[in-house]
Amino acid sequence: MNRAQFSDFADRFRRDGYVHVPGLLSAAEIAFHGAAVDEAVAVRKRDDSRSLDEKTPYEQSFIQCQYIWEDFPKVRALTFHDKVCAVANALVGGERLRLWHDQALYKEPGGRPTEAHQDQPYWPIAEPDTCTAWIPLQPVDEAMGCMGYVPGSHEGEHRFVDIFSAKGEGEDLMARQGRPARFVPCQVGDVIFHQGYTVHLAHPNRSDRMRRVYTAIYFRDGCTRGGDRPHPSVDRDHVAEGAVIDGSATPVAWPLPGGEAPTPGPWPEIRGERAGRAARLGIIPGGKA
Ligand SMILES: O=C(O)CCC(=O)C(=O)O
Repeated sequence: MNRAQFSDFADRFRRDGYVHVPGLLSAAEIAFHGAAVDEAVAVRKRDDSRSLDEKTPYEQSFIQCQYIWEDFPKVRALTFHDKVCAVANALVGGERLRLWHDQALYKEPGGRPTEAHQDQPYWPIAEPDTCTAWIPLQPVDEAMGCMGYVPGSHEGEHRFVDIFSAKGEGEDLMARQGRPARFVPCQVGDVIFHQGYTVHLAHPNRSDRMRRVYTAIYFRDGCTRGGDRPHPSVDRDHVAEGAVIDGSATPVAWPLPGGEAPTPGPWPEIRGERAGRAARLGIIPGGKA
């Protein structure tokens, strides 16, 4: 990848709020990393035998397993992949890049659409210098649940859309956009990067196969905690409001210090009904011996 390509990606990311990078990874790499992510999802979800219609509307959009780089070391080669992180770093425009968190998002056959939303209202990060790398682990076409992005929406209003418990809120957000989303089918090896305020959504999975996707969210080193909204990525390291986000939950992802993937910090004891449910369902680490 040369300097002109990085600068072209960054121009498109700044203009549209997302950029589709075809063939960033090889098919062999996706097969290798995909197996590691599959294993993480299988272990995290092994006690969840609910059928799709027994799940909440949010859970019908995808199986979600977060922070899998931490308890599944084999996943780290993808989380901290040099090419993915180098592009992300060029997009958010700093000297160094940090990880916010990663997750597997597996949309089951028959899975609902992912409702339109912006990510960053969910995260206590003050600056807009964030991006998500959306990495499909097989081709994803319109029928399997490809992503759609509203170009330029990252420059518009910021709204918290409750996609977790209020079915249909994403439609209100789309109605406010005044322009349609562009849907982006992907081939193996493609990566789509979107900015934290870009309005995005995904089609339902009308195929008979699982739509397997891994995502990692990165931010520019030097970003600060904005607001007191609870979030494990900052709460675990006791990052105060206004302080620079820096801790073992959010390690430097690029360039990798010493060329080695970082070691995660411990998870605190899981407390409270909501966190307990998330751990039991394998959404966060800590629910399994
Ligand atoms: O994969 C999906 O369906 C949704 C992805 C998403 O919302 C995100 O990566 O921020």
